[in-house]
Amino acid sequence: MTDRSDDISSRRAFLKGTIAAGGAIAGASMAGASTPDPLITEVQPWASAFGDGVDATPYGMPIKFESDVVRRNVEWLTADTTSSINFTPIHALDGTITPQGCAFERHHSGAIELSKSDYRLMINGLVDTPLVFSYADLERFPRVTRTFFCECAANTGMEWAGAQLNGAQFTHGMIHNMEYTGVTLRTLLEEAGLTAAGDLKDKWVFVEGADASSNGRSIPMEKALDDCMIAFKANGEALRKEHGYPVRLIVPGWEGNMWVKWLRRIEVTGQAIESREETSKYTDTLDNGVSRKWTWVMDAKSVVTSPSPQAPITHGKGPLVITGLAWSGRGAITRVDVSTDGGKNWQTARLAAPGTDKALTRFYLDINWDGTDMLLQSRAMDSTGYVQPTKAELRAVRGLNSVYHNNCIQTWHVYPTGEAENVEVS
Ligand SMILES: Nc1nc2c(c(=O)[nH]1)N[C@H]1C(S)=C(S)[C@@H](COP(=O)(O)O)O[C@H]1N2
Ligand SMILES: [Mo]
Repeated sequence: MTDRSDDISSRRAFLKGTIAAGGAIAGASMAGASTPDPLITEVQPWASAFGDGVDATPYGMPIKFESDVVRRNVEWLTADTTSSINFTPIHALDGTITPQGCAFERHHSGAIELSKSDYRLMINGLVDTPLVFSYADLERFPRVTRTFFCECAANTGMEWAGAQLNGAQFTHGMIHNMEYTGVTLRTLLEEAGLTAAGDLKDKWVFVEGADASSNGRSIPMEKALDDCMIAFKANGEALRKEHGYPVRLIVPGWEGNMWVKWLRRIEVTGQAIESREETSKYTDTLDNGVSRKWTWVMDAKSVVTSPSPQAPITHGKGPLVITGLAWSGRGAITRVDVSTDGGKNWQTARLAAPGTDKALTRFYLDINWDGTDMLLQSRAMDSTGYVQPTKAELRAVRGLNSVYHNNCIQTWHVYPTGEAENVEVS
């Protein structure tokens, strides 16, 4: 309680400070001003008639004024939309949970329609008893509910050579963060029995989906038994078709490609399968021609979501809320710093809530903007002590051939007009 009232009184002092400095309140207009505001003095249409009754929309959709908060793709990136990607409108969202309806989609052969009654999940290979589960079977195992981010390894991939795409949605929107409900992969593997697999240290599971691409990936047994989940609910409701209805795999902190949708088979194997998705794709070639192998983890990363190119400042100088997202595939976000001068000086941002493992963390920095140019950056730190690198630091290690796993510090140039642009400060 004391913390909260402290917050409020310091915010008041902050606003008062602005009045003293600028002679007018920024962020609020003075009650009792000389010209009457018809929005206050006149009876408005919405107060003169009834609104919609209940059941007008049995499943609610966002109000029409929010129609620009939608996923978007970048047409020139892919040849067609069935093997393509679109982007979460992170510039327009707040908090940490991504509504399914605007959570990015990545399909290799389109989103399929698979009913619960047609759904089958097979576990085979080096197990004591190969098993097939129906959807109803899965519902009878002890359940867990956990929140994790899912980031495509290609997120920010277009930015390696220089600033490319003008908007946080396009540079950083291949990410979503949902609360998943399902059964742990460990529970199902133990149901099939792992005695036949012998020493589990060098064992793997190969997971594949029911879509035409199947998107097969190998996962080390240690990870499979650690925190992977077979999810059938996201944010409290059934998974949407585009996110793998009725069942998808959750591989916390690891690249999105491993989060197999429409999961149909889990094979316990003695070695990695080295499928297309883990050899020619989702790997990065270094300057010396050698490709990095098994780059599963998504390292700590952050981005300022507002202000940003699609979320310019429209209110002029004075109090400004700078906000963004931070995440780490290795643990929890412990701190986020924000710079307004391209990384020369840093201020520690306020975390909306303490960071949790492998989930998005929201940060805020409340400043008094003087209306001059800013080079806005954010820098995340995680519970392993790792600090998000600059673009130059990342390039020094990875060269310029990489596409995937670009977690460098992003810069927005905010102009005195309030507009913002993606620029390179390495
Ligand atoms: N079966 C199947 N699973 C899949 C894919 C796919 O095309 N088919 N795409 C993968 C990739 S590359 C990513 S980044 C994530 C994206 O998950 P989303 O579409 O729910 O955002 O799903 C992964 N799982
Ligand atoms: Mo991906």
